[in-house]
Amino acid sequence: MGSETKMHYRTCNLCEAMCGIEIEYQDKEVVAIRGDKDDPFSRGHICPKAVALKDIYEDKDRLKHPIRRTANGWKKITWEEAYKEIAQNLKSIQTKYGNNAVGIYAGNPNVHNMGSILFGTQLFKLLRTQNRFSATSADQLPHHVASRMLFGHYFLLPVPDIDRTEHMLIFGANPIISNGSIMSSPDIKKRLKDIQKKGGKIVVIDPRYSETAALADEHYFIKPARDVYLLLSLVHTVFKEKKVQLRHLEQIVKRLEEVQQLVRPYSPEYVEKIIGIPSDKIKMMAREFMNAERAVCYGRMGISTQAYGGLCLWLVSVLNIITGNMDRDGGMMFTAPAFDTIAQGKTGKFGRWKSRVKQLPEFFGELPVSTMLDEMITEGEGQIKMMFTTAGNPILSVPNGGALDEAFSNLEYMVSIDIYLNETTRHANIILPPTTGLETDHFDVVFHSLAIRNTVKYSKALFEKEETQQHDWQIFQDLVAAISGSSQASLSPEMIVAFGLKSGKYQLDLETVKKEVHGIDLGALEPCLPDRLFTKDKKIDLAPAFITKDLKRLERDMEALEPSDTFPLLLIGRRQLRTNNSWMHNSYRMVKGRNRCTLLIHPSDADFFGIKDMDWVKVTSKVGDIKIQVEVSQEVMQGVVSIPHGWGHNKKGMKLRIAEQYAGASINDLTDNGLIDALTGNAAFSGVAVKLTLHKAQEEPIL
Ligand SMILES: Nc1nc2c(c(=O)[nH]1)N[C@H]1C(S)=C(S)[C@@H](COP(=O)(O)OP(=O)(O)OC[C@H]3O[C@@H](n4cnc5c(=O)[nH]c(N)nc54)[C@H](O)[C@@H]3O)O[C@H]1N2
Ligand SMILES: Nc1nc2c(c(=O)[nH]1)N[C@H]1C(S)=C(S)[C@@H](COP(=O)(O)OP(=O)(O)OC[C@H]3O[C@@H](n4cnc5c(=O)[nH]c(N)nc54)[C@H](O)[C@@H]3O)O[C@H]1N2
Ligand code: SF4
Ligand SMILES: [Mo]
Repeated sequence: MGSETKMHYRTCNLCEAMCGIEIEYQDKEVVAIRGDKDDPFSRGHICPKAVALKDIYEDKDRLKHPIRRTANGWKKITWEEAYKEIAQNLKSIQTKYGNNAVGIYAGNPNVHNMGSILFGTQLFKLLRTQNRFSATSADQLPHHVASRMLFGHYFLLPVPDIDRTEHMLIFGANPIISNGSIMSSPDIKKRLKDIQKKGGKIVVIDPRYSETAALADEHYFIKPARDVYLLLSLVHTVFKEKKVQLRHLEQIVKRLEEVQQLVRPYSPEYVEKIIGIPSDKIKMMAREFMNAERAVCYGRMGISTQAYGGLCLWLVSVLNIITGNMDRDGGMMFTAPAFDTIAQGKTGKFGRWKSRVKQLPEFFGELPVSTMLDEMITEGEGQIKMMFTTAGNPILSVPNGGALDEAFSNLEYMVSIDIYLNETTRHANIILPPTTGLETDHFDVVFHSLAIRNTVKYSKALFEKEETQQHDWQIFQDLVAAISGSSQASLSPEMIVAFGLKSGKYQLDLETVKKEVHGIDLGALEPCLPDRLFTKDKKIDLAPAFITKDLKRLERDMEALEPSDTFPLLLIGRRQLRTNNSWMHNSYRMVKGRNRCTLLIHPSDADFFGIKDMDWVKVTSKVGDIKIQVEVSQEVMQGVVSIPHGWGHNKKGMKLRIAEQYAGASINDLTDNGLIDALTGNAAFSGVAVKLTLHKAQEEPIL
């Protein structure tokens, strides 16, 4: 001690925004974490989560060596013992029940860690199981399916060029809180306000008057899962008013007339009753969009995790394309990342197998996570008996988490690669904890490809790992070696990134990149079509039958969206500034203050059900019930209630001492694993039908 404090610069890897941070430290202690003003991308912006990187680093509950569950509690074991035991169990289970008896669930932080993203697939392939699941199908799968069908590659995802747009129409996204998704855009608030400063306009469609809606120029409430009608109607209006302009895509867009036919029935007059937005407003929305010099329609979780996710994401692109706003500055654009995984990767195969129980199709090597439960509990050949989870907490993040909790407890064997003993990993037989955050080198393999500017940065680890610790990529390599019985040629993520940068568009030298600790700006996004298309004929089929056939379901299901007498309210989620899905509540600064795990309900609904602000209610859905405190608020539209996800740390046998004191309840004990987007298999979190009963009147403490 006694030495001077020093500065370390790196990228925050907690969410998609990739903010540059400045860490003041002394020896092995973090003194302060601030925004890096010299980062050309984030310009000094950070959110409260970045400061919690210190808490994660210091967290006494975080695991630093492998542990094994025994009859007398968790015991430390060596890495060698752990690998040996796992390889043996895997072999005996697959020999006894077949390869598909092993399931894999990969969670969100995998994509924020280069070690996991670059080395995980080797292990997954080796397991030769069709029962692979991930958070993708509880999140952005419809985006991938739409991109695969329109642009030929599941990862060629369009990103809104928000710095140059003059009109932004946002469906079901709350970037002010989420900091942007499939739109890495640090400092988002300023960027959005800059649109308005230029005289531009922001319009938000959301069943809740969200923080982003509050900043916008206009906000429209929409009933959950009805966006598809509004989108169809907007496209309808562009055709009706003869405003289609394809600009430079004229020669490459196919089957425009087909789309015109398909949207013909969806006039503003027809959809107004279904969605609750008057037809003259819909027309105005369409006109403002098509008449703006540069406009972009962007949609995220709210339209992806709902019954018509695939149709919605297709229509968002259709609207951008037919108004001349695709692949053009100020519209939707594609990135040209320095490490281009798209150029190297596979375009995305699908439909090669179906899930055993519900016959849901595989996409890009995975089955829908909503059916993981069915595969775990339905007896017969191919039933999952052993699970691997890596950086995932499905019990809190997958529909019907309550039933999943029980299913996990009945597994014959389970391995988790995770830094915590939490709701999910407590069911494991062995937990293998990797290094994380400040102990790791960081290069964003995924989110540079989804960013609103092309930038590049490589961050060195700040602190050396402890002797007992292993990096995630080492764990994957060692597991592969233990299972296959042969050690692999020793590669490191750094070597792969160095190769990728050198062979990429900008031919960058990793050592040069490393020296630029604040990151390098490679410029604004540029038009790149048709070159960047992965379709065989280098054209865009605007009406892919794979997607458009789903319009039939829309007609068929219309009534199914209505709440019933038994379950009269529709449930939606919400994100909060100081949460990161389910796993950062063990940081005191993330949970302190008033109870934030509350149910929002409109005043007239509260009156109707005889509920007052701060009361505790029992919320019941088809699959389960929870008890939660109420906040009466005009923020949500009538008929809709909102609960944040990621809470519910009230399980026995965890080691999350702070989170357990601020447990809250899990919305996914209510969401229904039977509710999916039938086209893509994605979980439908929005619009789950629920009912409320008073549990305890206000402010009485609850057990
Ligand atoms: N109702 C509802 N449900 C939702 C959502 C919603 O909006 N509403 N959102 C969905 C979305 S978008 C997502 S992405 C999913 C997220 O779903 P998950 O990925 O399953 O959940 P997370 O909460 O991100 O859990 C991350 C896990 O990774 C561990 N972890 C953290 N850092 C590391 C690390 O460096 N290495 C390893 N190996 N482990 C680490 C944590 O301890 C935790 O167990 O949830 C989905 N579920
Ligand atoms: N602070 C914080 N930031 C995060 C995360 C976090 O947990 N906390 N998670 C990260 C992850 S994994 C992701 S995927 C991103 C997600 O990023 P976003 O998609 O921007 O985040 P959400 O807050 O889920 O926004 C969804 C919005 O859709 C609305 N909505 C719900 N149902 C419907 C519907 O049927 N129609 C319409 N039009 N809107 C609807 C909700 O009210 C909400 O405002 O955020 C990331 N950033
Ligand atoms: S916005 Fe995301 S990347 Fe930026 S500091 Fe917060 S958590 Fe980190
Ligand atoms: Mo996500």
